Amino acid sequence: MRLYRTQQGPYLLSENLYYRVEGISWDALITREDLRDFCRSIVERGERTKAFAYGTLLAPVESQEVWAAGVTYYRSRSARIEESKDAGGGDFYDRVYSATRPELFFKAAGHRVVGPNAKVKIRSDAKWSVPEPEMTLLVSPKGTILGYTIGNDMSSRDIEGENPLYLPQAKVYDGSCALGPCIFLSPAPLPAATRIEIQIVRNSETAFSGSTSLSELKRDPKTLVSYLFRDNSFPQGCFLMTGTGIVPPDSFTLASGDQIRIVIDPIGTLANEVA
Ligand code: DO4
Ligand code: MG
Repeated sequence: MRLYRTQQGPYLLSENLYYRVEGISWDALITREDLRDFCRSIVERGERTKAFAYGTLLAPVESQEVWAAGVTYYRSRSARIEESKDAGGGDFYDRVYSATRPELFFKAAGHRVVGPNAKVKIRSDAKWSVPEPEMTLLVSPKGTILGYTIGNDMSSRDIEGENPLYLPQAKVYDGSCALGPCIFLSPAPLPAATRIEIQIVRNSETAFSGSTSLSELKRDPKTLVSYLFRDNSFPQGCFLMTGTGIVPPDSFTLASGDQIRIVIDPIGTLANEVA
């Protein structure tokens, strides 16, 4: 079952059939501890509707905070060591990769997040920018993983590489985060074989493509959530991006007009253009 936030309200997609979710705000809906059962009961009522127009899709976030885990894949560890070597920061990334405590950072308030087909941004003072395709968890106020979406943790590598203390500036700015296209409601964790794929198209040609799988994710999503919820409350629930395992070569930087497509089957495709 997939849950979509649209300009007309929430929709469910189950076995290729659409259902409206009426009389409940997005915030109230996605903070329900029984979200999957609630959605299942709507499908079982059988009142099907027409498909929504794809152009009306919104990011699946309202007043939730978006957090992110970092250096959870070996590729991310190596890329960060390389980018920060002149600043002497490399050792930190190696240590956090194998430490018990994960790296967790605040990524975005809802208003900084863009949805499917909206434009993500690169910072005006950055010279080296990349998308980071990340499997992203929807977590309830009680800390239960309710579902999965796709996230793009847009990052300014030159700013982050100059000094690790610049991380919030490299990561948090308007349009720095994309989420969508839906919340995939699954009772079970996504299988380790789940693939994460990215393609960046520039002037109708592939400028970069890459893929990884969740088997490369070093941290257990539940453990990441338990660290995030230590001494932290999330009355509206939250989203937690689980880190990137795909980093383009150092010669690559995003440019205005680039089309970014991130695919995680069974969640779907998150497509955004760079403003
Ligand atoms: O430590 C810097 C950020 C790491 C990150 O965003 C990632 O690994 O995905
Ligand atoms: Mg990231």
